[in-house]
Amino acid sequence: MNLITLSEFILQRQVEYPKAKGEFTRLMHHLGVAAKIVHKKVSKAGLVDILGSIGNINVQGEDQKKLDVFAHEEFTEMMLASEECCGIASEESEQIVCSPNPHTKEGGYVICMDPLDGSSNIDVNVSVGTIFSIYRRLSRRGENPALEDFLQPGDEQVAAGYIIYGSSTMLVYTTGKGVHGFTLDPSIGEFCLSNMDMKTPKKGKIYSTNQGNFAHYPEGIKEYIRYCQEDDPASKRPYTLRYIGSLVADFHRNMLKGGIYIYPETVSNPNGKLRLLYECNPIAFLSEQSGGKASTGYERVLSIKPLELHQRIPFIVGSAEMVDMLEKFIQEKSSIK
Ligand code: AHM
Ligand code: MG
Repeated sequence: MNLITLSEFILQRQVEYPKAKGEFTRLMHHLGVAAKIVHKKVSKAGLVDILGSIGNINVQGEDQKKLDVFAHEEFTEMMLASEECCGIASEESEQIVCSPNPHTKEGGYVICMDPLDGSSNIDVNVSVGTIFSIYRRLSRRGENPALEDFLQPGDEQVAAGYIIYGSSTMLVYTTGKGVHGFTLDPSIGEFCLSNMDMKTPKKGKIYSTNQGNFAHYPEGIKEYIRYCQEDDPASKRPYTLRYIGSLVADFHRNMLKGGIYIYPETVSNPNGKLRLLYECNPIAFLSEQSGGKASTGYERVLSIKPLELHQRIPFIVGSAEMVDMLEKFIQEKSSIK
């Protein structure tokens, strides 16, 4: 049986980077181990007393769930222990997380992550995910990382990916040479290569958005949603609405089947809801690598120069032709105003 594990695959790929010293390989190995530990906890969530709120409110004012906290602690500890990552920006921490260990300060990478995205789905046994984004540090090795290490445009990402804890657990990542997916085989405890060089269709039939917010959407988005719902068999409309409320799961499905995910600015979230550093940038990198696109409606997500750790942006991602069309709807409407 020709079974390629995540660690084996990354090692094989290391030769494509002549200057590689194995640091990134080690980093990804640690990430894979943390993912397995969180997978175990997520899959047991209904059995033990880890469901529900821990009573804290995170930096965005949202109720933190116990599993969010567990995932945050597990990933940060494991990544810092790799001694290749000198600091982490996490949805669950207002400040950058670093370590007093002098070896960790030597690490050449920083990571932005959402340790458990879609956490409102945990209590009801619906897919959640971990999203990560890796950059080379700009600050000097041997010191704590600086804010500028994390505020790099998405185009500077060395790697990005997610772990989806679904009917099976998968780790999907890119280093800018295609998108590869690994499914966890629990019987051997290994992520095994299952989806090599994933490509998204140029066009799809699925749109994903919280349509309950429709009344609060910008006019261009409303028009596009009406377009999705129109009866036009020649262009395979009406499209299908699918919305899990877990970005990783909605994106994963749309990447495989073709579709568009839309979380625009609304009255209650005037800058959008999703966070640029650890939700939008990594998903945008994966999308482009699979042949899709990611935009705010006005600009390419990966070109944005971030201003703060927990910055939010309006986010549109998916099949290239669908994103292009929605951008046209948005820009035409805004030019009428
Ligand atoms: P979270 O990081 O607090 O879980 O929030 C992010 C999630 C995304 O996964 C999901 O697509 C979106 O928020 C759902 O928001 P809403 O419930 O407003 O539709
Ligand atoms: Mg999130």
